[in-house]
Amino acid sequence: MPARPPLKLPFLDDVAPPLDRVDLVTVRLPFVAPFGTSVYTWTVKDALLLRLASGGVEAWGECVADPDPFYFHETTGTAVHIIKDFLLPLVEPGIKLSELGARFARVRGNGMAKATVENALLNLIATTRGLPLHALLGRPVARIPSGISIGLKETPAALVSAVESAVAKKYHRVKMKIKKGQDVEWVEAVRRRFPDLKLMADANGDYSLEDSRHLRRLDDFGLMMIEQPLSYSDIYQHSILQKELRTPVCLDESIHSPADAETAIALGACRVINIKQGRVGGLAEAIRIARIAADAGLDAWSGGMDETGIGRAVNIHLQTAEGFSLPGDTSETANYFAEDIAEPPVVLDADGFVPIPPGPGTGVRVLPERIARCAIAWDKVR
Ligand code: OSB
Ligand code: MG
Repeated sequence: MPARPPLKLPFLDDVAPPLDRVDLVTVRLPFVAPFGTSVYTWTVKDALLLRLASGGVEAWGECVADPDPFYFHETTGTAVHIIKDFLLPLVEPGIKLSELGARFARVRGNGMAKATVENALLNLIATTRGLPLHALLGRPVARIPSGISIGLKETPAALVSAVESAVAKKYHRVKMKIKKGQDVEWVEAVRRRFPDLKLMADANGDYSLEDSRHLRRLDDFGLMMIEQPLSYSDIYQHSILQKELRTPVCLDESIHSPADAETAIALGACRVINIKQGRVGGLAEAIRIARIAADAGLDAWSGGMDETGIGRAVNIHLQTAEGFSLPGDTSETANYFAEDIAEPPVVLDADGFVPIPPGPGTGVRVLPERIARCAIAWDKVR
């Protein structure tokens, strides 16, 4: 196969505008229902937001960190520290985004903090240029197919009922959370009710290699993939597990960077990658990982972190980029919040697609009065 031309990211030639005002705001939104995973059950969404203003234009970015380190080691607290003390000081007016990326690389890890600043800056640049964000990132498509992530439920029957609602909405694939003691029977119940459904399971790292015989039982149910069955920090053991499973392994927590994706591919640790732009350092890194996956013949898709309308819109625009070959975890706003802080809400069309919000930037309107009502911390940085 001829080598493909190097990935071009033209938006990296854009420059950071002068920032007239910078705010870090933490909002708290109640979830419509608790979101249960093998690691934790969240009942509220605490989202750290970064607001940038330049020449009368404002743009927001959302940090996907939780206040707790149960899914990921970064927290809203560490992100505030890294953003204020290390990243924002590097954002010099007139600096090219490619150069800013190189400066950010000196700060090790902290992908959630980096993505927050990158997302807000790109949103600001796109808004100022009068372009929708996806014009910088991807291809001109009008809508993206939507997947849904369903949290742990009390009983298999309750899970089947949640899946029935998702199928009625025409979601293009359904992800269910599993954990030890809440797996085979639950997958079997969904599969029995929906023999042809595009179904997958996410374990959030709950198993170990000793469970591989047990996990092999899931091979009977024709899952699209099993997401992060083993430890959040592991790649090697997944490569052993993948050889023992027919079901494709998808890595989420283990992939922090393009280099991690290359390691996973070289070891045969997965056949699919869940790319969370908000966790891997932002949109540029996410697109690089998607390209690496595509070049190796792997599928990739955009994950979610139960974002508010601000981060959800960014994930929607990202999915127009090359390499996002499967539906992402971008489900309807009503799954998460009765009232979001941005409008319009994400609503599926009749075929289970999410329309790309038109208009400059992310195309969503951030509602100041909602933000003021939900704010639990407000830091005027500059
Ligand atoms: O593992 O993909 C995950 C939500 C929070 C933390 C981790 C995960 C998730 C989801 C939900 O699965 C994705 C979404 O609907 O935004
Ligand atoms: Mg996951």
